[in-house]
Amino acid sequence: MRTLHSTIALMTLALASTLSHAEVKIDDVWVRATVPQQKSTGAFMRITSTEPTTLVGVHTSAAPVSEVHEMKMEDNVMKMRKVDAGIAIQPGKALELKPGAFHVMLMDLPSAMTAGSHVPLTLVFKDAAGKESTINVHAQVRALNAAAPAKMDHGQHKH
Ligand SMILES: [Cu+2]
Repeated sequence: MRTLHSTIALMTLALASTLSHAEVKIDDVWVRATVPQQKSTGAFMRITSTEPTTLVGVHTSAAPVSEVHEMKMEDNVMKMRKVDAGIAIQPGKALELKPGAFHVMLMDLPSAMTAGSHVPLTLVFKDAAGKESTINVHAQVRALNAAAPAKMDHGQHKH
């Protein structure tokens, strides 16, 4: 019976923590592959939350510096800057981190990011009460044009 009791206790604990915390979901996490000598790249993902929360920071073992960035047109020039206050996420409205918009910047890369490899990312969120929590994800490294189907070279096929 001891085993059963501790199982029930664990289940109760799990349920309690689900009820008392915002549920943040992170999908489609990827990092843009780099070429040799390239020292920075972007990480992208879709984030949704059941409660208002703010993405305030990112940590990764793959880069000594990682920041939350935004891109904005200024005097007809696309400029990128660090978002010090973080990015607010409203319930039911997905936050899309994507090329040309909000993104996570990984800087001072010690080595190239190769397509197909994985990068661990720790995302830091702050809820409405100011309490911080973290979520760990694994981002897949992809070439920028990986989502688009490659052009078929029919000349190489012999039908
Ligand atoms: Cu950036």
